[in-house]
Amino acid sequence: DQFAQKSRDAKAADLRFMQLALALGRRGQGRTWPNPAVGAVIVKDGVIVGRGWTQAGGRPHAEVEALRRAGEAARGATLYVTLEPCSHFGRSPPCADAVVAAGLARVVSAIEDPNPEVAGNGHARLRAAGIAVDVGLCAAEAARDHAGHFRRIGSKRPHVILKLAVSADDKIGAADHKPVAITGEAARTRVHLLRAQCDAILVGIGTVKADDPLLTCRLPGMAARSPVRVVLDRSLRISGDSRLVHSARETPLWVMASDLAEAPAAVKLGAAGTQVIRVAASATPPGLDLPAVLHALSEKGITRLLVEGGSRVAGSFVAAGLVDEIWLLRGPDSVGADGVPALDALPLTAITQSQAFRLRASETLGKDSLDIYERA
Ligand code: AOF
Ligand code: ZN
Repeated sequence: DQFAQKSRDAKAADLRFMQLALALGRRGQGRTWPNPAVGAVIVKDGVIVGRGWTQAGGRPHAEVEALRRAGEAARGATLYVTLEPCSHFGRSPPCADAVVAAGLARVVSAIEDPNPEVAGNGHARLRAAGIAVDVGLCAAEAARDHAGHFRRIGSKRPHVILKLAVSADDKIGAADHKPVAITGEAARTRVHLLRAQCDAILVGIGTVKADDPLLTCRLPGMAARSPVRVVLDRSLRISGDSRLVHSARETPLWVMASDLAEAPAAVKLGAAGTQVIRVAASATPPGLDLPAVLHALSEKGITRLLVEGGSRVAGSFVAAGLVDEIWLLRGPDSVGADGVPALDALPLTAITQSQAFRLRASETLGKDSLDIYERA
């Protein structure tokens, strides 16, 4: 009947506007840290009157942006937002208060903010002011988009994404660092986009010595979206002549070293614009204590961390159970039995056949494939 049809239409509209808010929120991914990348849409009589997303550095918040654009049209309107509006006095007054002041009639919120300063208080404040509040639309999708924020609040570490580009026979490189093409152009573009959507990118000193990488996002017009570059370098072996150190003034470079690494090396790196961060070393395997590394990064505000290699770093993150998401790119050619294995001592089945991960999505990128796994 007519009533049921109306309610179905309203539900479909809610879904559409929330999906738009989610898409807008994702625009900020990789540059709102330490804050989550939130999206907001304000709708009045079926028409969008304001859109907003969290700005670089985490301020202004998404709702404030959308309210500013809507102006007077916000009165009596509905706000769709991908995370509970904040209720605390942080770097500016609470969004919940701004929503109340603007006279909105209804708020559709995807999920509660786990930040203990908010944690339900935002929704409660809106309800107390007489606003109709619906929580939970697209909650799973929002939790995935805000995985970095949730992980940082809940586990005091970033959401960790491991990227692996393997040959048909599961190698990430040829013997003796002989140059070898594993994946093609479409895969490269996809990885650079992923870099832009992460707060920081991490490699081991072995990769720096072997490849002298730059680790920036080199998509046209997106240089400013490069993540913070992080190197695990227990005894400060990174060269002052590396491309990473040379570019440290344009794109931040953080070198994670053990408490015991020599001070003069750290001072020299510091003078070149690099930040040296000291953490505890681990004896087995010899290196840095990975939980300590992740804790230090989250203390500095990193919510989404991309781990890009090499095989020892990848293997130790998987072995330690510290990987939340895996991007497995696979090229069509084989490298040979003497190639570099993807996860060092671990077989790749530690991911692909593991109960700990489930395949979330698969794509074809030219001649390559991309499988995205997430924590089961
Ligand atoms: C929102 N909308 O767009 C974002 C929110 O340091 P502050 O004052 O910017 O507050 C940061 C906290 O606010 C952050 O930890 C998270 O709980 C929330 N982020 N909230 O209402 C937004 N980015
Ligand atoms: Zn806010």
